[in-house]
Amino acid sequence: MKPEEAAAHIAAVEEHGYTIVENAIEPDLIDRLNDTLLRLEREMNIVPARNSFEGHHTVRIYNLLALDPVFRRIPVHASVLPVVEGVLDDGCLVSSLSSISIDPGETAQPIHADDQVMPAAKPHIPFVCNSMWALTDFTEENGATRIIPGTHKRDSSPEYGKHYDSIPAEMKKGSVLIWHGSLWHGGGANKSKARRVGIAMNYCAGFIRQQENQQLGIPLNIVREFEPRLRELCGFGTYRNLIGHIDKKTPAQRLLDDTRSFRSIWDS
Ligand SMILES: O=C(O)CCC(=O)C(=O)O
Ligand SMILES: [Fe+2]
Repeated sequence: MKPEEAAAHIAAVEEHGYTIVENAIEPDLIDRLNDTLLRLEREMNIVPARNSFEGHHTVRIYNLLALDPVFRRIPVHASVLPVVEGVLDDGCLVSSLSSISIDPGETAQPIHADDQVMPAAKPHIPFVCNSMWALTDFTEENGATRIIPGTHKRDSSPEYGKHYDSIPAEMKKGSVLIWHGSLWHGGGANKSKARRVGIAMNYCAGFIRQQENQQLGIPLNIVREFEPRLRELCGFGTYRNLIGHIDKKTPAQRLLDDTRSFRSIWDS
C-alpha cells in the first residue's frame, strides 16, 4: 500500500470511524483461508457458542495463530497493517485473531463498541483498531457488519440490546473493513441461503492488555517459527522499550533466543 493511500484510510478512520480497503487479500490466500477454516471446524468439531453476542448460528474459531501457519500472513499483511499502525502506532499488538462465519438464519448481533469493557471516559484515543476480512462477499442480506458512522466520537458506548439505526458495510470478497474500537457496530442478520465468512483481525495499543492472551495461548515452539515482526505483534517485544519487559530484556530475548540488541528506556 502506498503511503498516501494509507494516509487516506487513516484519515477516514479518524473522521468516520471506519474505512474499507478493497482488493486487499490475494485470491490464493482467500482460498487457503476458507479451506483451512472449514477443515478446522470439522476436525475440532466447532459449533456455535449460543449466546446473544457470539450468536446462535455463528461459528467462531479463536486463537487462529496457534492452529495453522496460513494465518501468519494476516497480522502482518501489507494492505492492512500500515493503516492500523497509523491509527494506533507501530507498537500495536494482535489483540485477537478469530473467524466469524455467520450461517443463514442468524439474527443481528447487538450493537456494541469493541472497547466498551475498558473503563476510560469517551471519546478517547483509539485503544483498539479492528478489521474484518471478507472471505465471501459481504451483503446486507448475508449479514455484512453493521456500522454507525461517527459514533467513535460519542461520549458513551451503546446500550446492549437496544435498537439503533445502522448501515451495512457491504464489500466484495477480498476486501477488509477497518474500524476504530469505539465505533458502534455489530454483525448483521443472515437472511440469505449461504454462509458469510469473515476473519476478525483485531489489534490493540501496545500499552493495554490483548483480548486473547497471545503469549500463553500460542505454544512457544510455534512462536519460534514466526518472523520477527509477527513475534512483536504478538507481544514478544516491548512497548517503547518499557512495557512488557522481563528483567530489562524483551520476551523474545528471554524466551525465543532473539539476539538483537535492546536498550531499556531507562538506559537510553
Ligand atoms: O461478524 C461481524 O460482522 C462483527 C462481529 C463483531 O463485531 C464482534 O464479534 O465483535
Ligand atoms: Fe465487534
